[in-house]
Amino acid sequence: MRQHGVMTTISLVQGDITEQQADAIVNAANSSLLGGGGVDGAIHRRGGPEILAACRDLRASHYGKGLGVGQAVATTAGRLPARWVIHTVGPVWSAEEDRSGLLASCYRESLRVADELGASSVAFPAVSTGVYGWPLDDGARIALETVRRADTAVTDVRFVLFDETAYAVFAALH
Ligand code: AR6
Repeated sequence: MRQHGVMTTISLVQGDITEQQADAIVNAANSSLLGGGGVDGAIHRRGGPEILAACRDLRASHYGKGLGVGQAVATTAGRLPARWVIHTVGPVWSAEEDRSGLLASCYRESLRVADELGASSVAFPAVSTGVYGWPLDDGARIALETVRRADTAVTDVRFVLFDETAYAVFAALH
């Protein structure tokens, strides 16, 4: 067991998360774990069928009903440069209900899984800010605050923002 409380460096990158050289990259998945669009689609497309096979095994073993919102679980990264993909399920944005605790949980749980794996570098996308409709500035604030407060042995956390706008929003809060 490594000592937590180490310094975590948080950096921002503009680009495609599937190209990241990190121990683990995080997937903004859905509960089925069986793929979708956005980051999820890109990860499965570029990582190859090994990732989907591992996801199917997880569904058959521990996650018969799917992975819950705010939870995280790891698989192989297949052909991607990373060693592992950590799949997490963000909440769908709601104007009526405050689901920010669930979004924060995605980041915390992903780092907990990374610690279990012994990963020291982790790349995150802006979970829930695409198909799931979360406003980018609020999603960025939750992401940065949660990682800053996390008790983790991960030393390198990177937020990989797909476009210039997302990068600028994170940069303004960093
Ligand atoms: N690298 C980095 N960021 C990306 C990439 C990429 N290759 N592609 C998109 N983004 P989304 P969600 C950004 O929709 O909102 C899927 O169908 C994107 O611009 O991928 O959590 C799943 O199966 C946005 O800022 O994830 C679920 O059903 C952010 O990544 C659902 O979408 C997240 O967008 C999850 O929706």
